[in-house]
Amino acid sequence: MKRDHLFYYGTLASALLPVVPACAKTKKGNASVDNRPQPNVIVIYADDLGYGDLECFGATRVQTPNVNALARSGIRLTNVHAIAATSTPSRYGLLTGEYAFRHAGTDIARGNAGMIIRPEQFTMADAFKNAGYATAAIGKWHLGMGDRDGEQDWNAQLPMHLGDIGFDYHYVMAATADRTPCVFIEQGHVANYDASAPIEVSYEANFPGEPTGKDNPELLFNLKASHGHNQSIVNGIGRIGYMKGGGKALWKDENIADSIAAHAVGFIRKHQQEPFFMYLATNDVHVPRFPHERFRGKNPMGFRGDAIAQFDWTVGQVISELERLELRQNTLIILSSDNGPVVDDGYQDRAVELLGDHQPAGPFRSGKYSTFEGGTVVPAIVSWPKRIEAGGESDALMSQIDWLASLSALVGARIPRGGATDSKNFLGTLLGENRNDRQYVLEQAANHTLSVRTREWKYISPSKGPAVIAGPNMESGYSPRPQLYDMQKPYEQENVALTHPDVVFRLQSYIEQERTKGSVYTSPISR
Ligand code: NG6
Ligand code: CA
Repeated sequence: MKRDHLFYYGTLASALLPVVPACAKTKKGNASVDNRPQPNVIVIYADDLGYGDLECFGATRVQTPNVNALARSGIRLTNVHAIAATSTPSRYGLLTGEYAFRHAGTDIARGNAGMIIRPEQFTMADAFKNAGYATAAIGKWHLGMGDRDGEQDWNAQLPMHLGDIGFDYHYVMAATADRTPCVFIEQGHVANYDASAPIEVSYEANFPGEPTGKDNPELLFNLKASHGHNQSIVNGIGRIGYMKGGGKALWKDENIADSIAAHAVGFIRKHQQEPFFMYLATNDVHVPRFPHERFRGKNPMGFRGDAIAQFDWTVGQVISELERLELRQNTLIILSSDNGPVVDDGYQDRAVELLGDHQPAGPFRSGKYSTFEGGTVVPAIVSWPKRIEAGGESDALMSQIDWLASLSALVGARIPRGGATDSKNFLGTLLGENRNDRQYVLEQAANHTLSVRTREWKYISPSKGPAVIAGPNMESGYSPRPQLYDMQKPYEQENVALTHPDVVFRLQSYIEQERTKGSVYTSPISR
């Protein structure tokens, strides 16, 4: 939301008192700032972390002590669904409360995509900002930067950035670690900018004289590709997209988690005296997995396992800082992931060979990209010591699409007309105060297939496409026939569509109903 609009919405928001519903089991914090009515809120959003990747969700081949402790301090949510099976549409839905299929340009974004969420849209950051919070986005962004696709001047202040959609502070990677530009962008400007090495980015053609993974495999000294990732080489790793320059601003993959954690801790420290909201989107466990040396070799799964351990460490850093500042009691932490897991996502990091009996998607079928549950079921933990009793668990059916309306209700932020149209207030469910299921959850696969989940059933719309996605070797779940699965057996195996036409009809109608709603934003971007 543009800054000029803030006064208007801020006035509306301040007219409403923060809605903090009564809770039977309230505990007391011990620091004075910890007794404010509004909690700090941190959304820790992992990348490609699967339901079965954490010890507290059943993993045994990797240790996640900090996340386990977080789960013990609050509730484990075992039936949470990301909005899509890939990052950009999933994050779009989380941050705007609008399904990605309503908005053009929400497929996996290039590193030089223009801002996908436009300033006139209401975002999770706006909700908190309007309620008087300091807001931040730190880590992976992957929702475009600058005004227009491919037209950014990476050597200057970008004319449009996260500050235009409600984030006061932002230190982000434009897209993913495997996409150029391989630099962090802080407040719309390349961090540690090196004037001696001007940056150019293209997703069309290489820059003359620059090496690529395709032509110069001998320069891939850190990681080689297994599929794709053969364009520009940065830090001995082939990327998607071309870039030139960067100099000392280029990231070193082994330090990305440290940079993200340090900036997260810095933001908390700086804003300890006021309520803050932080969207902390880690790079782990997305490819290229190239964790810092200190995480290597401590589990039998190689870099993928090390990246999980590094994610766990990041969580630990944030929690220790909150504890040190005596802010932990009144900080609501929501931890989850943007989509299901993938083992080989394009680099020879031995993740497949070393997987053993680890099940990244837990009991669910397939993973990232897929229409099957493994694509969108994600681990989720909610902890707020002051308000939520420790040691809980809930299997209420939830979608991340509802987190914006739920958190808006929590802090008393008013959602403007036309904003977050798909997001419903399920605050009580999110905080474990009730077990109210969403009536149905929509899930979007990589090929745009929509599926619908209810507590009992999963319906997958017919679609075209290969049964297995080559490269990641992932079962797509795409089929020209309608599929219906009984979710009492979580591993979708027996298609019962033919014997339950009434259920198929009902679930299809949910999808049709959603499709015909349309968007109030008429996709102002041409892409
Ligand atoms: C794919 C990439 C994959 C990953 C994914 C996006 C290739 C061969 N594969 O196209 O590595 O970057 O896009 O992942 O290029 S996501 O989690 O950000 O959606
Ligand atoms: Ca992802």
